Amino acid sequence: MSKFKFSVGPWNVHEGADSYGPATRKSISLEEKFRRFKEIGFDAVQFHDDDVVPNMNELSNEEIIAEAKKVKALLDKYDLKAEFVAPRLWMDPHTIDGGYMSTSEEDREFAMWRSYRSIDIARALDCDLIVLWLAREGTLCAESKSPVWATQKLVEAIDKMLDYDKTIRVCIEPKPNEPIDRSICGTMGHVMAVSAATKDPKRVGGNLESAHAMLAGLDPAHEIGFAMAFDKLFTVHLNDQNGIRYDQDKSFGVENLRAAFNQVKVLLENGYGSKGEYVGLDVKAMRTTSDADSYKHLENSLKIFKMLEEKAEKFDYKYRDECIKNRDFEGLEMYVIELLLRG
Ligand code: GLO
Ligand code: MG
Repeated sequence: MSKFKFSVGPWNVHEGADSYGPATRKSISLEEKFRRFKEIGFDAVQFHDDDVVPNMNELSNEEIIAEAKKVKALLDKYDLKAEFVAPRLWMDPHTIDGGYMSTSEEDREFAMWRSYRSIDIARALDCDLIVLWLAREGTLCAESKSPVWATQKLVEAIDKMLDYDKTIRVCIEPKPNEPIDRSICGTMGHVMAVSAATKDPKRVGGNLESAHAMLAGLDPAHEIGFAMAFDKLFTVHLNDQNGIRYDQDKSFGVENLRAAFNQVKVLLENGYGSKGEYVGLDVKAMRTTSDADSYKHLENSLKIFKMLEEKAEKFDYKYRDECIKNRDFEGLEMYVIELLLRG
């Protein structure tokens, strides 16, 4: 039995289109996704604002809340919780040059409107977490935006959200690049600094995504540990990544097994989940995957996580201490490899 609760986003089951080619699978309704998520073993669903209310730009504030309540009823039907809502500030014509730090004042206002509506939606779904994946917050042309001004705009935007709702928590999902060239808040270290600069740092934390850490050349388990040291790991997006190239969102553990083990181990060792945190997945099916296998990457990721959890439970801390005493790190390393390969 796993000690953890798991979550996933509806975008993790998708049609397979990429920048170079069209869809390869049929689309699946939100309700059918919920049904399967529950069946596979998930406890909660992560949302973008417009996953919940697709045409939200055309609706009044009241209509948006009413639509969100319908999705809440659907979640209840399948005994699922909502984990977070993320304003999708990268698809809209208003966010071509970013949201909170767009060079257009009107577009910055739009970004705040979407953020306030995301908070309303979160409340209607009975959740208190807003995730900010800052997709276009940075520069494509380095000289087009001052990094000082841009960073301050981000802090101001978060402060406004904290003011709008006195108990909502805001969680930044750092990523060093893609689709932006240079992002403003690229690692967990940046997130901690931004958090500390806001008016209520306790309510501002991070969402560590494995692939994003690897894109920054960092170790995901250490990024997780860094945020946990400040009590600021509000959620995680576990997945995997083959080196520093485009963001791959591979199934958890399929590329870097030892790094995946260490992510599970650091979560387990430090009581992740004791305050209701979910182990979130952010994994993508391959374009070659068939309709029938639309959920296989999710099933595999959960299975791999749970197998690694069993390994982490077996970790021999006495033997580790002995190795530390003897400075026998070769021995410790071999022990880890044998634990992973032999059990
Ligand atoms: C992309 C991000 C993306 C976010 C999601 C939630 O690189 O990982 O999938 O996690 O939009 O905000
Ligand atoms: Mg993510």
